Amino acid sequence: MSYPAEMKESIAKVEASRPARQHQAFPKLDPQEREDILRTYHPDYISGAFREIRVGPNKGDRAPHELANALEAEPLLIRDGFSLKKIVQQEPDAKCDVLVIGGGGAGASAALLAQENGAEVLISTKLRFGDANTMMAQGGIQAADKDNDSPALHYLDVMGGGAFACDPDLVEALVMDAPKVIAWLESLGVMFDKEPDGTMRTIHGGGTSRKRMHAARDYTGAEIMRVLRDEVRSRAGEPIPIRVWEFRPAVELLLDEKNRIAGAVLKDLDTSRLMIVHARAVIIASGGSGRLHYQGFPTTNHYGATGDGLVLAYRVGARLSFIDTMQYHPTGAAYPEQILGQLVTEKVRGLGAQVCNADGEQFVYPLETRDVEAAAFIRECTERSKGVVTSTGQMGVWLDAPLIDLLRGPGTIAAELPAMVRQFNRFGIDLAHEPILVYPTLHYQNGGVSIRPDAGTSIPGLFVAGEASGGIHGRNRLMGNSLLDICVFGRRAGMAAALLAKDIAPGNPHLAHLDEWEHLRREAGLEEGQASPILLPDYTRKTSLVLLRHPSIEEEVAGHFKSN
Ligand code: MEZ
Repeated sequence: MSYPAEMKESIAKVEASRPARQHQAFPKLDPQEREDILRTYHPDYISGAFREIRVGPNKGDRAPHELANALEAEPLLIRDGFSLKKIVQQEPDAKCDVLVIGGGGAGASAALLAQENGAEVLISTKLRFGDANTMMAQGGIQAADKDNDSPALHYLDVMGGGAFACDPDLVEALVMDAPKVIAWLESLGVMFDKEPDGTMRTIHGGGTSRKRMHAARDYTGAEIMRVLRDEVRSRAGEPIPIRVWEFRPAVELLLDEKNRIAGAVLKDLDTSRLMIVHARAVIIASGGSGRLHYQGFPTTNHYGATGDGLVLAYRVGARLSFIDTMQYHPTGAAYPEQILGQLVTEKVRGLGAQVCNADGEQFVYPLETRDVEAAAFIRECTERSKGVVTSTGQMGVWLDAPLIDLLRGPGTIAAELPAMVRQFNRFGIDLAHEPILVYPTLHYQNGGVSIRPDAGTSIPGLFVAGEASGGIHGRNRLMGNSLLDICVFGRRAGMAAALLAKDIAPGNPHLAHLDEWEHLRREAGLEEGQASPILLPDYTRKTSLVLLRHPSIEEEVAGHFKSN
């Protein structure tokens, strides 16, 4: 395929400016400029894309329409006409100490630590074990484990990146556990990239003050998931085994008479049968919500990322935090359309690639934090009209990847970014010689269920780890801190849940909170219609995501900066 003629004209300008740019660092924005660019161009500030939540613990708070709709919706069990009484009287299909909902990196880490701490664990996951955003994370995992670095510096970077809104206790837990997590992952078999002398190879990510990004080429998440999944599977034969159920998403949590967590109702996707699990503690590790396609954005997320964990926790009374902020990864693929919105790892910029507009001019420092970088791309394409527009109307800016080999030596791209090279080769685009077109894509849910440093929530017996949790990253997460947080808080959740389970006598599970929920919904005048958890995204709508995005973003952005 390669690029069409009209795009080649713009590419020629990028090539022409490359020799001069090679030795030219673009200046970083100052704090006021960062603030201004965010307020004017970042999708979190498009007020029409948000509304107040009308029911539940976060009543009155702002959330994107799509998430507010899911949180307020009718429970699936009620929409589908099940008798709640019959469900709770049903003989349980399984009993365990700790039920882990979700089969990504956080769920696997939690299960391993819970089992090590003496708990009988069941993992139940919506799709296959490992179908998760963990698998999709490419560029690396942060940890301050080098002599020129420290957890204190890592702490400051996380706080600054998150607009100083992060929960300080959670950040402390994150950065203090980080070196231990890298050592743990390595001991289990993760093959991190190393220098010839055996030390870890580390590079910068956006917003890092030290090179602390550890990677396995450009498939770090897949490598971590491979190892964690193998470890879980290999413990199936131990005296206290970890059981894994696939294609059985949770559709509701069970409480007991003291309103402690008592298990969950699952749905077997093969048979549509409801399954009951009684558990002394539950860990929600069901990930993010990119498949809700906020504001019509395409996403880097895996197919099952529909925010189910948030809905389940919310309905039993858990508070959510930072749900009015989403992360748009600056470099989603914008061409060819077959891979629209798929991740182009930040590692490409970490290795030295610059960003250019249609005229081949640099317009932003390549490693600003993601929120600022994404907002700068949107400004370049909208207000300044300096983006490239493809024949289908998709906007984008150039990520000048060939610069990497010029700066770091021939063969660097092939060695460091093999997955990216393959991804673009399929369409006749050669990363070592041609720039690639990128535009922000929905990548991460910055907020989620509020947790404590042990991953516990305000609901006794309910723990949350990974992307479903909120507070660690404030209003913006730095690259590589998600692969880290799934391990840090997955491990902490597993340990804490196992300890708690030892002291709990099982109660009588019920679903009475759903009657209460329906009562609150009626009081708030909410209609029947959408049911949740959503479980699988609906792609039957007629308008394409590309077309959907343009009216909401372009018109609102235009209106937004006219009034500023
Ligand atoms: O932390 C991430 O989101 C990540 C590693 C993504 C990437 O750009 O590779």
